[in-house]
Formats: sequence, structure tokens, C-alpha cells
Amino acid sequence: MKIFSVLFKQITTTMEKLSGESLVDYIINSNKVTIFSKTTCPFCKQVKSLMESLSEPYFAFELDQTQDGPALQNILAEKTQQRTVPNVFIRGMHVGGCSDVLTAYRTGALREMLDGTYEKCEYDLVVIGGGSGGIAAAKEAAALGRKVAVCDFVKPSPMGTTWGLGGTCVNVGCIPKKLMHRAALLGHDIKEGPAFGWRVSTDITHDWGKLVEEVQNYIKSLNFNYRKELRTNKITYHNAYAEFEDAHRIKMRNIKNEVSTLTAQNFVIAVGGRPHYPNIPGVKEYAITSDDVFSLNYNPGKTVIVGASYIALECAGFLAGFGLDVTVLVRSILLRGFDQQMAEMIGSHMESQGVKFIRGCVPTGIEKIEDGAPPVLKVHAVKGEKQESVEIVCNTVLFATGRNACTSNMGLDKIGIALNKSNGKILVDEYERTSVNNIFAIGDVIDGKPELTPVAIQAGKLLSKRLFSGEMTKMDYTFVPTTVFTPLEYGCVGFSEEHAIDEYDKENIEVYHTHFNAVENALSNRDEGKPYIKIICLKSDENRIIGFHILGPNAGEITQGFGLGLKLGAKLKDLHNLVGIHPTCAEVATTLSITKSSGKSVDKTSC
Ligand code: FAD
Ligand code: NA7
Repeated sequence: MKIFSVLFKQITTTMEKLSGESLVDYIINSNKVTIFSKTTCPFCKQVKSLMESLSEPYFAFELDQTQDGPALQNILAEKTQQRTVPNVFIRGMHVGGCSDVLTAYRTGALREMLDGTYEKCEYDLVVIGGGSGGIAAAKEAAALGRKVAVCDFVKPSPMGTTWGLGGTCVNVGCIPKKLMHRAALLGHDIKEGPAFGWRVSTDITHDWGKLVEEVQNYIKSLNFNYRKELRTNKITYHNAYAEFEDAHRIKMRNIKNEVSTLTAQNFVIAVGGRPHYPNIPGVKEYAITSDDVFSLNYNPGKTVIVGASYIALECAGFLAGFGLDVTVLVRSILLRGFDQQMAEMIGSHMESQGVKFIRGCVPTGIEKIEDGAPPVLKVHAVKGEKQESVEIVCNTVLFATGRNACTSNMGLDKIGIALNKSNGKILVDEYERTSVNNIFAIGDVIDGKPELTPVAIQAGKLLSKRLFSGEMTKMDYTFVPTTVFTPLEYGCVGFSEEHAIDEYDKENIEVYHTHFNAVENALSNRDEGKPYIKIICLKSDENRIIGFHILGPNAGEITQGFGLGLKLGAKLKDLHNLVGIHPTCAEVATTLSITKSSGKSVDKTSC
């Protein structure tokens, strides 16, 4: 105890001359173990007890015993991204809070830190997952001068499909999906050529093989560009599967089963998700998912799609657009989570385009009737309350029954990363920090946030900025615009009508709406469905717009701009003050005057 008090005296004498960041740095660097603490904090006591049980002297700086405490706590928050106490440093290295210290103790890393044998981390940041979010985080960190590595590995789908760097969006998501959507729309447009004076052969056919070849070539060019970008930014790339050994070390296994390790001060987990396969006979043997469809080396032929969310409906839309016979098995509702009036309008339009929907229907098994490319399959299903038996003979069964976060088999339990037990997603705080202090998570793998590429990218960029530049902007997950690329596109931002009523009560909501005509379809006989727009306003806040929904051509392009309006708190009067662009579909938003509650007709017969 005598030694401690001499030490303490020396430190406090110097400390008196220092303040702010230099004081914090001095404390951290002049003690083997520093605990920034508060005398009343039970977690601080736990860490102190652990150090005492290990006979390790420590220096506890009690932030609630000095008037500079709050200011020092702010400095610590900026330095470590951690505001809470205890905030523990060993040999100048930030360890984290109580749970981090306990995890390090459990894995043996704490002993190595105390003994000085803990190897200095090779990287400032290692990103696990080279998809939308991971690559964005890595590039931002590298641009801020940090030493960064990315580790990405694609496990083959049960059908054996695999792909290159760039993650879901580039390889088996947004990009091939949008190209196939475009291909389907183009087919419709070509057929409309004669109405616009084009002499077009009446014998128009679609070549699936050619489309897949072109789409895959484009994807390969994107894979190549990603690799090049990592190289240019001096980011080390490992094509290997990562698993945590401890909070600062991962084990990587490559395709040849070779194992190596990496250490990092910080990790970002951006491993995304993969399609969910219900546990029914024949699914993994005979069915495909969105992981396979964009590279399928034969025309899928007559297709049954299981699931009714956006991936299911988008795939149904483009396959039907190529002239294929498509049936969707809908367990309950269309587009769960989206506005249900809009969802039903999409369903009706797709039905008018030839897509069949079987409602209240779930598959019970798949069997193969005949080999081939495509094969002949039989789907067994049950329908309705009476569980009526349904059998469909088809060539392809595509499951779009949700996606599972890739959180198993990567050592997360070993290092104590907390998951939502019901869906396996990672729990993070408002700074995307997991329950382990130096480990962050972004993108599809985190719990309760929109699963969209721009969300993952934005979160990744902001996270690296917070970690390495001192800029503290947090990711704002509100009013995220999105679009469902069904044959008639559906763009939305903000609340659905049901959700708005739940949140604010029916009396407080006013819905303005109308059908409209797209002038580009005026000369053709094509049944364009009924483009429709509605905005949801909050009466108690001067009709602030809290929901924007549009079903029509190019809905994605339209919704992006209106998303900014909602984010900035636009009100109905602002829309009315906005001058439209004529002749467009978007201009209809500036003239909305009919409320749903009035019950007036919103059918339009001319522009
Ligand atoms: P991902 O892009 O999934 O990347 C994760 C990467 O980590 C993958 O390469 C994975 O193989 C790898 N990985 C996993 N585990 C490990 C491990 N242990 N070690 C190393 N690597 C690992 N979003 C939109 O915004 N617009 C759209 O139009 C759209 N359409 C979509 C269509 C489909 C069919 C699908 C499936 C998704 C679509 N999305 C769309 C969603 C979008 O693709 C995702 O939100 C986005 O890709 C998520 O990015 P991420 O960085 O979280 O993960
Ligand atoms: P979602 O949005 O999770 O939807 C899954 C759909 O599949 C939904 O319609 C479900 O019906 C249906 N489903 C789920 N399990 C079954 C079984 N066993 N049988 C029949 N139907 C089933 O999944 P997506 O694949 O479209 O997209 C996943 C995410 O990836 C999405 O959030 C995107 O942002 C990215 P339900 O409505 O539950 O009755």
C-alpha cells in the first residue's frame, strides 16, 4: 500500500499541472492499469475487484470526485467512443468497459495485456464482410489514414452457386435484380413500339441465356473494380471466412482450408444475411433462391415462387415479364411491413399481367419428377383453413421466405457478442457498437434496421468517421426511402397508412390521394395498371407529411427527391407551393387535394 500511495502522490502532483486531453493522456500513459470510474458505479467496483483478485495494482480516477469530471468524460467519449464507466486502459491500450474486461479475462487476453505479451494489433480496423456496408467502412477508414483489412468469403448456396467480392447487392441482390427488371420492362416497351411509329417484328422472343451472360459479365466487372479499389486504397483483402478468437483476433480460413490470424484494435462485422430455407422435404435439394436465380444457366420455365415479400414479388414480376408462367404461394399477406393498400394494388396489377397468386398457401414438400435443365418438379402445398391439398407441376421453385443473419459459426458467442435470440441478429447501440466495446456491426446483420444497401453504406461511412476522425454524426435510420421494383414500381418513404394510424390515431391522420395517368403510356394499348399516389399527413403538426407512397413508372426516381422533403419536415402546404415539372408523374404530388376521408372519386381519365 505504501508503494501505491507514493505512486499516487507523484501522479497527482503532475496531474495538478495538467488539464483536458493532456491530463487524460498522462493518466493513461503513466499507469499500467487505469480505470476511469465513479465511486457509486457497481460495474467499476466489479473491475476493481477483478484487478485486486489478480493482485494487479491499478489507478482509479474517480470522475465524480472532481469538478472537471464531466469535461474529462467528454474527452474520453471522443477518444474511445465510450461514454460510460468504467473506462479501462491497460499499458496505454483501450480495453473498454466492465463486460469487455470480463470477456478479455475469460478469453485469456487480459492476462496477456497485463503481462505485456499481448501482441500489438496489426490493423486499426478489420472489416468482416466485403459487401455494401463493409467496403464503405473500410474505404472511409483507409481514407482517414488507418491500416485496414477486409475479409470476405461466400459460402456456396445449396445449389452450389458462389460469387465474387462486393456482397449481396452487387452479386445476388439489387444490381442483377434491377437489370432483370429493366429487361422485363424493355420487353413491354418493344411491344409498344408500333404505337410510337417503330416498325418492330411481331415475333419478339426472350433469350434467358443471353441475359444471364450479360448480367454476369457486368457483375464480374464490378467484382474486379471492388478488388482494384481495395488495392488502390491500400486495404488488405483476404478471401477467407473469419471467426473470432478473442475481441482483438480473428482466425481466417480460405478456400484451400489454410488458416491464418489477424489482430485489430477495432472490428466491423458486416456479414449480411443469406436466404432462409424452411424445413420441408426437397427444399435444399430442388429449390433455388435469389442466390441462384440471377446466374441460372437454363431458362427457369414454369416457376412457383414461395413467399410474398419484395424479393418474391420482384422475381415474379421479371420472370412473368419474360413470358414465363409464374405462380406465387402467399402464406398470409403481400409485402408485410409495407402499406397494405399499395401492396394489394401491386398484387392486382401483377395478376392483370398474368401472375397467379394462391393465397393462404404453404408448401409442404418438393419432389423431382424428371431430370433436366430445367427439371420437372412437383410442389406439394396446403391451402386455407381446411388445409386443402394443392399440387403444382413446374420447372423451378424459388424460395423467397426471408433471410437469416450470418451470425452463426463466427465465434460471436465465444467473445460475448449479444444477439437478438429470436432472429440471430446483432444488437447494437446508437453508435453501432456491439456488446463488446471494440467491435461494431452494420448493415443487414444488425437488429431492427432497414435491410438496404444505401443504409449499410451510410452506416459504414459514418462509423469509420466516428472511429477515426472525431466527427460524431450518428446514422439516422428514420425516413429511409425505398422502392419495390415490381412491374409497376412502388416507391415509399415514411409511415404506411396502418402504421401512421397505430402511432398517431385515425383522427389525427389525413390521407391525400389520387390515381393518375403517365403521359408516356398515352399512345399505347398496354394496360399500365392504375398509377396511384397517396401522402399521409399529421393534422396536429400542420399537416406535416409523414408518409409518401407512389405506384407508377420510375417510382424509385421520384421517391428519392420526396424523401428529402419528408426528412426536412415538409408540410402539405410546402408541396402545394412546389411548382410541378410537366409532363411527369411526379408533378401529381404537387396538386393533391382529395382526401380519402371525403370519399370523393380519384379515378383519372386524362393528364
Ligand atoms: P452483404 O452485402 O450481404 O455482404 C456481406 C458479405 O459478408 C458477403 O459477401 C458474405 O458472403 C460475407 N460474409 C459472411 N460471413 C462472413 C464471414 N464469417 N467471414 C467473411 N465473410 C463473410 N437493397 C437495396 O437497397 N435496394 C434493392 O433494390 C435491393 N434489392 C435486393 C434484392 C435481393 C434479391 C436481395 C437478396 C437483397 C436486396 N437488397 C436491396 C438488400 C441489399 O442487398 C442488402 O441490404 C445489402 O447488400 C446489405 O449489405 P451488407 O454489407 O450488410 O451485407
Ligand atoms: P421477408 O421480408 O422476411 O418475407 C418473407 C416472406 O416469406 C413473407 O411473405 C413470409 O410470409 C413468407 N414466408 C416465410 N416463411 C414461409 C414459409 N415457411 N412458407 C411460406 N411462406 C413463408 O423476406 P424477403 O426474402 O422478401 O426479404 C428478406 C430481406 O432481405 C428483406 O427484409 C430485405 O430488406 C432484404 P408471412 O408474411 O410471414 O406470412
